[in-house]
Amino acid sequence: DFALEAELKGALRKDFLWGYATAAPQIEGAWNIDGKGPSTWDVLAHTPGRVLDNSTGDDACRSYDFFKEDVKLMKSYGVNAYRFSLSWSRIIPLGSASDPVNEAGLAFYSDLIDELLAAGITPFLTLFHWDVPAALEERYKSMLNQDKFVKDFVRYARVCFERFGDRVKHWITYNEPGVYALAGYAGGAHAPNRSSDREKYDEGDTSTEPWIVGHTQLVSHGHVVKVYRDEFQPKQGGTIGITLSGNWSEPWDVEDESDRAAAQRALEFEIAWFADPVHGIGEVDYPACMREQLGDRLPTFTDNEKKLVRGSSDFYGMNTYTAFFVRTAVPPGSPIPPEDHKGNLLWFDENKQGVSRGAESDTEWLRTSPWGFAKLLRWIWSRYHKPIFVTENGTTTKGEHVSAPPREDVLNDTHRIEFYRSYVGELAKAVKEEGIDIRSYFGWTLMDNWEWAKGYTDRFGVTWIDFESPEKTRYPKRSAAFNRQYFKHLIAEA
Ligand code: GBH
Repeated sequence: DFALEAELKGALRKDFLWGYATAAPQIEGAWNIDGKGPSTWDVLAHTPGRVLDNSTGDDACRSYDFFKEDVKLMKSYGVNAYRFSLSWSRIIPLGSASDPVNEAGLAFYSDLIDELLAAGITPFLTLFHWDVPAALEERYKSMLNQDKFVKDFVRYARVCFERFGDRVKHWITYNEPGVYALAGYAGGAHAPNRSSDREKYDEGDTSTEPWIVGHTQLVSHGHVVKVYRDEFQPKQGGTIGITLSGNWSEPWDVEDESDRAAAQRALEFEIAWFADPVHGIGEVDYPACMREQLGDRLPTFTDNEKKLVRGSSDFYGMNTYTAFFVRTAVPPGSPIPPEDHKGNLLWFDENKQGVSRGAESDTEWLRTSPWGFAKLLRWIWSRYHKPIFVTENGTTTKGEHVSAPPREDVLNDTHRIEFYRSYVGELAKAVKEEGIDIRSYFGWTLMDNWEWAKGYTDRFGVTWIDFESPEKTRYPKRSAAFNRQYFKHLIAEA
């Protein structure tokens, strides 16, 4: 039993949804089984040198085979919701609007949904968590061709609403469109590996492509939401939205005006890039600071796109992990290099003198910064005033790269427990003290998994996975028991 803050008891609404989030390429495995087509992440994984530990997601946690076990595990963790993503190329192997659907792939997700509902767990579905069907990349460079991509994505979404919408009432179109655009088309480490860094990655124009890819996601999101609202929502009665990535940016020196402006720019480049067009008021456009820095490298919205995008999310979907200190990089007046995608900023990963970002994790960019989460919740609430669904939040913890069976002290992940205790505590305080409308919390993640270009080197799970074992044995960490007790304490009784 854990000691919990008495004054937060019952702070969360009785229908508060809580559980864990995952993504198909990170857990499913079965990358070419039962008719699944390859995704751009499969292509990346099978290209030597692109994944830190040279691993693939071919097997990952084998959730395709062991999904019933996953559901049992979640039930034992006391969750009432589960957020997972669908693999587009499992459902439509070649991806396009004229390609056939794969009934075996549809059956897998249908069975998973039924299994969840039977266990009393609400399914929260993400249509796109970074895995484009490889055929669409080969045929027309996927998101760089907006018109073709929109048609294909809309058809894929329509198939999902038709097949699952009778039972699924919570939809997310895109997971972190900004991360997808920047990591895949600027940094280059994520699929489809486009970058100006030709030594390491594939040909790409870093100065324009991320902004085009961001625009394609926004516009195709808008189209999908319109289809859902016009054709499905009236009879199915669900909600739909988009999930954005965002970490708090704190001025390096709060007394310094230029540092304060830098922090605001950081939030606008990362969050308002998508959130202003979707959730904002007034003229639909990207934030002024982005327009100013990027000029016509940043796409413009047509009148029809403006209509589609504005108001196209029933809620604010929030993924957040940490906080950074920032200040201006290039002095006012001097040119900002075209490969700057962050808003002319210097980022400080380390602790500021006298002020700590928070305890270190096993991931270089991630520290426990609940103070930043508290500020970010208020920034988002005051700027957009939409119900907030926290769709991802979590951490790695040092010392978990051991062999199976993991020792008791490894499974006793106190760093992760303190992360959840502090972040969820801030969430509960924001609700209780300021009336911020927060409706869900999904920890990242259910179990250690294939952490994209980092392979199996980062363990984010509340379940320790033995990747060496054929059946990917699952070992609950103590944080799972902590969260179970914590949410029971925080959620008001019916
Ligand atoms: C989430 O993205 C993803 O949705 C999820 O699939 C993933 O497993 C999880 O995070 C954990 O990583 O190297 O300093 O340039 C979080 C957003 C954006 C965080 C890119 C790391 C790289 C920072 N991520 N960022 S740095």
